[in-house]
Amino acid sequence: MLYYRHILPALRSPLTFRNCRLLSSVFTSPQLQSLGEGVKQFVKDNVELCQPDSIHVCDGSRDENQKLLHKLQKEGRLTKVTKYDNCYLARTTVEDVARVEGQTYICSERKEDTVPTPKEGVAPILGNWRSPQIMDKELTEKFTGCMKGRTMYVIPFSMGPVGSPLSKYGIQLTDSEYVVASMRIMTRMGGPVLDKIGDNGQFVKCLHSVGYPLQPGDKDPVWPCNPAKIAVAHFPERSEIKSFGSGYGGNSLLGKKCFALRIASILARNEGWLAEHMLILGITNPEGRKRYIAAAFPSQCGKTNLAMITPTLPGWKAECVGDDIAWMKFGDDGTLRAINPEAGFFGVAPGTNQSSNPNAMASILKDTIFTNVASTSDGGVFWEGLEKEISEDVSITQWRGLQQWEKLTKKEKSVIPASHPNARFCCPASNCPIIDENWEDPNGVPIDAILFGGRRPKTIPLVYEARNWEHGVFIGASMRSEATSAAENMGKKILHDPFAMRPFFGYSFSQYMDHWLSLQERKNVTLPKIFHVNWFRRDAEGAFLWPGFGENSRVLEWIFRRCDGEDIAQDSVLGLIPKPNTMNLKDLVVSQKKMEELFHTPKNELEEEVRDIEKFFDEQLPEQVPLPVMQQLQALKSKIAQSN
Ligand code: OXD
Ligand code: MN
Repeated sequence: MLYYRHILPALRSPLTFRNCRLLSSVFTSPQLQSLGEGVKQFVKDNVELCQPDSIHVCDGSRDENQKLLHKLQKEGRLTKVTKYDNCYLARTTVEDVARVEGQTYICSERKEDTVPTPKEGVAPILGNWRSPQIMDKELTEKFTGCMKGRTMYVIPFSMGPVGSPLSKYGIQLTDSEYVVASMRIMTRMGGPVLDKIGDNGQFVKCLHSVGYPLQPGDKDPVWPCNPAKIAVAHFPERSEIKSFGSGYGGNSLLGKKCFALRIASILARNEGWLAEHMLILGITNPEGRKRYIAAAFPSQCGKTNLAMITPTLPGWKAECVGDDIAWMKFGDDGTLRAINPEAGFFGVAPGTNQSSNPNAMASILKDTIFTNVASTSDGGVFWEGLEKEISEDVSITQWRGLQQWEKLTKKEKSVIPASHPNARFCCPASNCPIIDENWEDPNGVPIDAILFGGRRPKTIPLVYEARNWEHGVFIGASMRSEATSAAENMGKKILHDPFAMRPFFGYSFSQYMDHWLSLQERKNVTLPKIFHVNWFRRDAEGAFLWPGFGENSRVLEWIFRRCDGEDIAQDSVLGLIPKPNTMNLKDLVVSQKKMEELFHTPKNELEEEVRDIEKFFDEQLPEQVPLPVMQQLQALKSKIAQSN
């Protein structure tokens, strides 16, 4: 069995005779010898660099997990959420609460392969490039001795079902028990992955450290991290990820954004498939026919809610395959087949409740790790949005530890939220009551439609369809969404987030568009239809025009019927919109006037939209936008000019 711990006693830098002897005894130990050659070398190199006190190869078992969770609990670094079954709460420091886009780098030999060069004087927003040589030097300094006093955990993991032709493997080395426990939820972890990698199999090399070595006698802080030195670096040419200084999920659970999007998007381009920031959902009509949809929305725009939608339309059923990432490849039958490479949900907690997402609420009752949410005196958890769902007599401890938060005034609560706005729940996908029966199908599920969308308070209709694939690629490329950050008083900015991939591109966005465009050249394949949706349109008073959530099933129904080829669409300036009276609005309490507003696209706003897209292309990708996408932009401009 690959379960052994504390087999490598303390190493100290510089290496002493004793340390060297211990090191060599570790690498002749039978357990370590049982690792395949490639994995063994990777571990050995990084043990020498990081100098942990011990190592532990994770088998992913429940027993191993319980031991880790109890250790963290005993050390006061996790608290048990006693109201639920095997649930825990972690609290980070204020400096380590989110992904760090500014310190996230793609390190390729040639910059132009991975990050576009913007116009002179323009700040890049499509990725940060560093030369691998410079980054290697910086990282070697950061990682040297960084695991002293700690255990290095070796996590073999699979993105996608183990053995699926669409899956990929990784080995993450980390010194964070929180990361081990979270990776166990988010990926398939353990021995079977090592068997698949064998001696010479390929795997993505992932190295992570919280960057907080301990000297003998030091007590570990509740949330060890090193915010001043954070770096999240990707080396696509070597299939390597190195993350230093942060324990927060997006920076530390390396299977997720780093591997399944940034590294995988490059692998996908090279191997002819797609790695996308998309949820996957199955919908079944009242006649029992099922279709699968993938949807790309930027972070915090409701992907998890749509993935777990409870349709309000009678007779319609929705089932969830994934809520964040889709890997899609054409199958032998020519359909685009998608898998969810993850095994869990790392969802945003605030706003989640019994009316917005009852399925997520049911998913977090067991085996869940909460991060930066508030806790309640009855042993439960709390966040913004749950006000109507907790009893009045419980007392709330805010995420920073402020007690009796419930006694604050409304105004105080607006500046001191109970949970951090980016607080998360991390739970197994199998907990979801509407998990799709095919969610682990090694061949993936067939995708009929791809949706793009974002938070657009004006200009963009509730739904429109692309006229063809090139038009669809243009729609994805010109996607924009309202900033979801808490900096309210700076005004709500509409940001470009092409394909919802802006923070996650592993290679240059211009080549990414080329790759999408190239799919239409494939022989004998059925391309999905492409749509754009916007649940977030507001009226002049700022109120939402569309009720959203379960009512979005009405839009899904129209999309489903379009996939069936029904003649229910008509052309408009932006694309194909529903013909009058073709959306099922039965029993919906949205007035005719509001419905009209939801599809109204004022000419001056469209002109402004096109100016912004043109500026974005011109500033961020000067002369690098593929011709078919530029032609789509020109076509849109002329349509606007001809409209009244
Ligand atoms: C996420 C994100 O955590 O998109 O899924 O930031
Ligand atoms: Mn995401």
